[in-house]
Order: sequence, then C-alpha cells, then structure tokens
Amino acid sequence: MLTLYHNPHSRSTIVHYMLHELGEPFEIVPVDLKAGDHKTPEFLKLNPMGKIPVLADGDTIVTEAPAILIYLADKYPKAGLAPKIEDRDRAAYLRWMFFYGSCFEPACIDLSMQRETPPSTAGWGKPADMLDTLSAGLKPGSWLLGERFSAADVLLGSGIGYMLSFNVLPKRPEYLDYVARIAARPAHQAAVAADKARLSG
Ligand SMILES: N[C@@H](CCC(=O)N[C@@H](CS)C(=O)NCC(=O)O)C(=O)O
Repeated sequence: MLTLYHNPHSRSTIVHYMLHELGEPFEIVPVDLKAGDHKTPEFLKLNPMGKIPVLADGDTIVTEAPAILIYLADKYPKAGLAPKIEDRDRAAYLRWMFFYGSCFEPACIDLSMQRETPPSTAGWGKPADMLDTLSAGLKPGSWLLGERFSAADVLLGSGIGYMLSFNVLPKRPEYLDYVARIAARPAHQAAVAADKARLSG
C-alpha cells in the first residue's frame, strides 16, 4: 500500500494530487506541522530533513517531491505520466523534473526575499532567466511536453499555482492559463475536494 505523510497546507499536496492522477489506492498519515509531528525521532527516521512529503511504499521510503513523482510515474506506467527511458520525450521530462528543485524553487525564494544570489555562483542563475525559461516552456503547447500531460505538469503546475497564490511569481498570462488548465483536471479537483473534507472533518 502507498502511504503519504501529508498536511494539506504543504508541499505534500503535490504528491497528493499525483496520487489522484495515478488512480492507485493510497492511505494518508496526517502530519500536524504545528504540533511538530515531523520532528519526532520516529519521523526523522523516515526523513532526517524533518519535512513532508514522505511516501512509503511498503518498506520503501521516498522523500523529495520530484523524486517521489518520478518513482510513482515509473512504477505505475499504466497512468502514462512519464515517458519511458527510450522515449524521445524522456530528456525533456527529466529536465523539467530537475528544473523544479534546482532552479524554480530556489529562484522563487530569491524572488520572495527580493534578493539576487550572485547568478554565476547560484545553480539557478538569475530569477528573471528562470521566469523566462518557464514562459518559453509553457508557450508551445498545453503542457510542458507539448500536448502530452506528464508528472512534470503535476510538479510544476502545483509549484506555479502555489507561488502565484503568494504573489511570488508575476501574473504572466502563460502561467495563469497553465494553472487554470491544471485546476480543470478531474484529478486535481478530486484532490482539492479530499483535502477540504479532511480540513473540515
Ligand atoms: N525539498 C523538499 C521540501 C519539502 C518542504 O519544504 N516541506 C515543508 C512543507 S511545504 C515542511 O515540511 N516544512 C516543515 C519544516 O521544515 O518545519 C521537497 O521537495 O519535498
């Protein structure tokens, strides 16, 4: 059984949404961040970073949202969320999966702190270049791989939506349209509804 350590106010929503796109059964272990559930010795054995998301697949533990998504998409190919290794889209897919943690997230932190880390030292370069790279990636088609939806869209779609909601990203039309396309997906709506029910339950 797949188990997600989850709090609806956190990045574990990325994996929660992915699980809905995947259509496999899963269970949730609620993590109360205010109570410090994620800093207990038991939790730190799962993720020494003391952070969620954490996915358990039986005895296998996966942490870091992009790694969890790559793991799930490859393990459950029926959902068609990852191009296979021999597929010509695999390189672009991997590029976006790694772009998220290596460029998007740290550049967003720079943007939110209104600072610029020396761009030739920072692996993510200039925040403005990250924004333009994202815009260029979103313009050719509905999704990052053109007309093919993938786990890269689960990841970047969630991240862009989150950063727009906190006014970290500028409201470029290509970002807003992309997030609207994600929000229209039945799996996204199901994930949001499940979290709402969890919060009010
Ligand atoms: N690099 C991690 C980031 C995870 C992360 O920052 N999680 C936050 C929630 S959004 C967290 O657990 N924060 C609690 C804390 O650090 O005390 C990933 O991509 O999974």
